[in-house]
Amino acid sequence: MYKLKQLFERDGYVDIKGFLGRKQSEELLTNTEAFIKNIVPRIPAVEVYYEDKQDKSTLKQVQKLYDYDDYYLKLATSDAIVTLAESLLGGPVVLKNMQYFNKVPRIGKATPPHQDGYYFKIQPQQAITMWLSLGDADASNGAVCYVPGSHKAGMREHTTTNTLGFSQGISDWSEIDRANELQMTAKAGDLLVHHSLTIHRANANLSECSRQSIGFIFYRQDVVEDELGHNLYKSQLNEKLIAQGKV
Ligand SMILES: O=C(O)CCC(=O)C(=O)O
Repeated sequence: MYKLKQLFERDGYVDIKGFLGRKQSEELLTNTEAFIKNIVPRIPAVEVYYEDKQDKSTLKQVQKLYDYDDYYLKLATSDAIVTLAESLLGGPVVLKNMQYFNKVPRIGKATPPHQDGYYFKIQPQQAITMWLSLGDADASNGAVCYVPGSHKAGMREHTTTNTLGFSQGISDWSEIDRANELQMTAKAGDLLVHHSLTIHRANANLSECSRQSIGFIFYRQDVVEDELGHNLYKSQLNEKLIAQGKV
């Protein structure tokens, strides 16, 4: 664990191969398939994003999985996950979100370069996102790319994007950033963890293979949240998405 923490502090992310064993990975996939079939249709529309709202096979993102299925609550509060989060953040943590992410074959959109902390509105920036892969992911289907060490350079300017689910992107993203980034790859059960200031993005999925993952967000317990600011941002975003007919 000490080594992971050192890597996390140096690079702003860690890449843990085989975090889940084969049986656990299969269980996660089976549960997620059942969740999509049986539970997602009953979740409020603003918590569920589709590439094409009319086509339910294009599911892209679902928020707060643990509100709808205890399986995810158990996973997010399991010893293995919480111990890792506490160790990387250096203290007790609070679970803030758990999302399903999918890039649908051929039409899954790119994730714009961003820092998660821009959305979080917290001080200090002591938060992580875990990205647990449900299957094979690489450049061709939009696995995450990181800019190593970028968490040490503070928050960059962001601006509104047209990407559903990733409404903010770095406004001065440059060729230098692109030259510095590293493309991650993952298999089912592999876990990536990044700091809330680490710059990351992902390609569109132009392949025939879906790219599914579960994202967990933890804040260190002592961070102060601008809850009013965050809720205002969220409600304005929801109003905009409804007005645009995207949700
Ligand atoms: O799944 C993706 O494409 C990006 C996920 C992401 O940006 C995040 O979890 O912070």
